[in-house]
Amino acid sequence: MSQIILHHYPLSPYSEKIRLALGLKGVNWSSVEIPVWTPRPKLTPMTGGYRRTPILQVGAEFYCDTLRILKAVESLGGSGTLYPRGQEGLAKAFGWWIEKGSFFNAVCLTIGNMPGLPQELIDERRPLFRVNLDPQELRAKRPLYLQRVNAHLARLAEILADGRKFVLGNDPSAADLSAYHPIWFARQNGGSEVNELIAFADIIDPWYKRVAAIGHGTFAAMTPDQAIDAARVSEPSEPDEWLPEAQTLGLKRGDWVSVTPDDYGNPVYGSLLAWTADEVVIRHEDPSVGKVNLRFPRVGFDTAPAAKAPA
Ligand SMILES: N[C@@H](CCC(=O)N[C@@H](CS)C(=O)NCC(=O)O)C(=O)O
Repeated sequence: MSQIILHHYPLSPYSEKIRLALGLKGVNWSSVEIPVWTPRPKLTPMTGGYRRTPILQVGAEFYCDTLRILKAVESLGGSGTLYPRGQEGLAKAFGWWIEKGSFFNAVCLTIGNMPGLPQELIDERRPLFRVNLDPQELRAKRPLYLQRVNAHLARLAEILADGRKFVLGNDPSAADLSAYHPIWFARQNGGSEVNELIAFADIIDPWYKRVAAIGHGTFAAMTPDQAIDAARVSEPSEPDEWLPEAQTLGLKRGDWVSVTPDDYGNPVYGSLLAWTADEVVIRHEDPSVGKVNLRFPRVGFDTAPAAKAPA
């Protein structure tokens, strides 16, 4: 079995979601810490320029976006479950809502209280998020971000108010991890001022502590070069699952396509290998690693035929 490698950085909320998922599933993993802002010269060539964080690598398979990463982690570990039986759809729908509602608003609320954020980071994120993350500017918009965060937390509190241990019942699931990481970012970085503004602490606190206690499991540091070697010595799989729906959309196996996040982020190009109800897989090739597979969730990504750049 190839090593399970997470490319991430400590400050990243979506990475915290996956670190906890690896802990919940009891997976032994390798940790490659990537720069907080681009350039990421070791990672980017392997992943065809996919630039969001985190990315999970298993040999020559690269799982992009936490929706796809969670599915991979679920199949890798032996303990617990991210998708309790009969509640898979609910866990996914809950996660989609709470991340859309709270992630970006919690980040902006918190950064408003993070003076000294490096200017390089602010400048680099501006075209990606189309927002100026300058702390002074965000601090002035605190009422906007605070009301949005608290409006969504009210619903989380409504769910937890009956004293249940986790969002879907007695056991933690992907739903808890999605709800947790935006609050985690605010609590870790916003200081007491932001923390006191976040509502429903009495209901959310006991649940938050239970999720934090899941921990990150067992992991060891790995260098970017070791991760490159792991991809280079591995052969990518040859997935060929194919739904007829793809033809209706004008896509054939082997087509050169772009896969682009529908919210923020750049397109990634490759040749289309598999098209299923919940995954799109493209083949990417780079001199550093040879052939690799890039695996994306269908939800949140748009696939389209693309013209191949002249060699
Ligand atoms: N929908 C994506 C969102 C990932 C995301 O926005 N990650 C943030 C970090 S928490 C990011 O990519 N920021 C820019 C970067 O790291 O380059 C997912 O679930 O993976």
